[in-house]
Amino acid sequence: MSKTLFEKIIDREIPGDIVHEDAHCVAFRDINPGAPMHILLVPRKPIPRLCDARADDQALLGHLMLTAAKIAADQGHGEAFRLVVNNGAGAGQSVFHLHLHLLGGRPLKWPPG
Ligand code: DGP
Repeated sequence: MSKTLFEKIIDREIPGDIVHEDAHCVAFRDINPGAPMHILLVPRKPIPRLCDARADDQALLGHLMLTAAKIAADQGHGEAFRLVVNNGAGAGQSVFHLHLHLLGGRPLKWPPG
């Protein structure tokens, strides 16, 4: 199966502004930022959508959440940030490799568009 765009960034086949990596995930800046901090947190495991995750991905999903909060703090936005997961094309997902959008650095309105 061909690699996802995000696997190519993880594998350094295409450039990415990586801000964090560990054994389970890689985080890099979004190419089209919607906020001063807009980071994509991507598991190394290429789960296409959140709804494709399985029970044995539970620890990985928890790791992503905890890591997002740590990255937000490292970036100076630990007290005010937003995590977004677009699940499926109808929700705006365009890259089918699960990712958390980590946004911050400006006032964030609710509900999002
Ligand atoms: P989503 O729409 O939820 O699937 O988000 C995909 C995000 O990926 C979108 O905000 C733009 C970002 N993106 C697309 N192509 C690239 C790329 O080549 N590099 C980086 N850093 N981000 C990308």
